[in-house]
Amino acid sequence: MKLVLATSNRGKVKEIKALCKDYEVIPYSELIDEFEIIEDGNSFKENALIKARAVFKALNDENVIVLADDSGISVDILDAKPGIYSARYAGKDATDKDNLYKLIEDLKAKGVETSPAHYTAAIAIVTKKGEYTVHGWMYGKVIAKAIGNGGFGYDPMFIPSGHSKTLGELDDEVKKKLSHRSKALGLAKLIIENF
Ligand code: ITT
Repeated sequence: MKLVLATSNRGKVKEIKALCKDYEVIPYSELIDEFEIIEDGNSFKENALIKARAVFKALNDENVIVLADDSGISVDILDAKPGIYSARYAGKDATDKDNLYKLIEDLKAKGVETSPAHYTAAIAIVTKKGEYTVHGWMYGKVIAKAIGNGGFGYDPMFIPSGHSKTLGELDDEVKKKLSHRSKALGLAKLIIENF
């Protein structure tokens, strides 16, 4: 079955492909030109739906299943920031590295080396049959330095509960088992397999 991903994030595409081996997973940019989607929702769920609906409409093909992922990291000592603003934490055109180092600086500014934190992923599925949303979470802590090159985004500063190394250092297989995205996708698959 063909799943079209409403994302421009290559880290997400790589992970979703690895977690959905039974499906043909295609980023929407392989079907139509990429376009800007204004994510002005107030929650991960709303933003995931905004992205999935926009791509479903633009594809204009009733037979596709469109899946969008809206995700981010929430840090306890920063009152759950950056949360839904994770992708633009260091500014509108910020890169993953800019955002990572801003979060490190913010921890240092609070005078801490570590804080409990968690990732959230909301996945929206839009098809001609209707709209669905599911969530997944991964708990752990962030540290005020970046270690390792694995994963993407904030992974070099995130240590999952039960581990002593960052997702930047741990094998991809560890994140595949534990992540917010893999948990949400597990639920999404239960919906998709009924189509
Ligand atoms: P799309 O909207 O095109 O999917 P995006 O990168 O803008 O791409 P989001 O709005 O969902 O996606 O923002 C998610 C940000 O949260 C992302 O840029 C990362 O910085 C961070 N993030 C989410 N999941 C992550 C993960 O598994 N590992 C590391 N960082 C993650």
